[in-house]
Amino acid sequence: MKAVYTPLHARHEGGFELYRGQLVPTFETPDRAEFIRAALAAAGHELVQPREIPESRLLGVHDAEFVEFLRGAYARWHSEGRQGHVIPSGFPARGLRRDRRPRGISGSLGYYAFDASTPIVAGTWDAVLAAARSAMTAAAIVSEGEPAAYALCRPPGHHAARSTYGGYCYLNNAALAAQYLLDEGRRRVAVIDVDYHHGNGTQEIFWERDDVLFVSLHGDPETEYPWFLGYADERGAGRGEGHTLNLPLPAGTGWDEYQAALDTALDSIRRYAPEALVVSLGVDTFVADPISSFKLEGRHYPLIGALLADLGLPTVLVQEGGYAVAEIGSNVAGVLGAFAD
Ligand code: OKP
Ligand code: ZN
Repeated sequence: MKAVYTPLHARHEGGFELYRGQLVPTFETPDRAEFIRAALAAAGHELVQPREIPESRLLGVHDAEFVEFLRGAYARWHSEGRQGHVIPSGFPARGLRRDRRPRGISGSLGYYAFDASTPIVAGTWDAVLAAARSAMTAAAIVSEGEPAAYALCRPPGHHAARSTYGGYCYLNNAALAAQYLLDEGRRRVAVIDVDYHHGNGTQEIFWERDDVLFVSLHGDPETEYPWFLGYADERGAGRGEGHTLNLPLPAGTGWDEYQAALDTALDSIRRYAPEALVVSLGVDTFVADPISSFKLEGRHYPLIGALLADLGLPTVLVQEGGYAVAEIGSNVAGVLGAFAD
């Protein structure tokens, strides 16, 4: 299938992150995308560049002031006398005011970010915009009639909401793809998120909508990031009531339990009868992933791909996580290969 790729992703290189009390090299690295690119090229997928989709398309999903904040954050950090990477250090928890957007850069960062693991460097915006355009380009390719297309997005997107960023994510690539499909005439779109982590941003964006079904399988937030969303009792609100389905699974989950949950997810998608599918494709469910705790093996990714392809829907696959770099390419190619057959 067509795989949207651009080397612009490499402009985002976070360097170090705070992980369990230590500064360690970031898990979300440029070589992730290069390993995927190589594996997809070797498997015969056609690599295409993202289109110059107008930035106004971002506003179907994101708040305009948030977008301008992300674009300008690095320059402001330095013009306000700070050095190094842009990292927030304080957040409006219970008892603090969430309605204030402080004028200074540190307060603005705390207002828009929800964690400290998502650094902004000089090239971050270029990579973020290119990833968003890659996802929307894959959606355009499917809108124009291809049965499936893949976007090699880096940085990932599913933790980013309308006006918040975190979890290595800045703009929500999968939500932008879903909105693009709707804007081009599909009436109902399902998003299935198979990344190890709950797609809190995607859930929040579509929470009160009935034109998008959001279904997610993920590590139980009782112990797994992002901790504060992704519980089974979250079902949507207003018109969106019943259009969110969370299937949290315990750390240590292997294929049998995973497949049972995937069946439940696919049944709910069939009942919704969407006109297109977006897959938030994280492969951090892999047994050797350094920050996750499921036990899927390489041979399981073609099975996931086959089950997704069996839905028979026009499908946009959007890259999310996956940090076992040596196997990331073959795991992603395993899912995509099932669509070609
Ligand atoms: C992004 B994606 C845990 C720190 C978690 C953020 C993880 C973001 C995952 N101690 N850091 O969903 O793969
Ligand atoms: Zn993840």
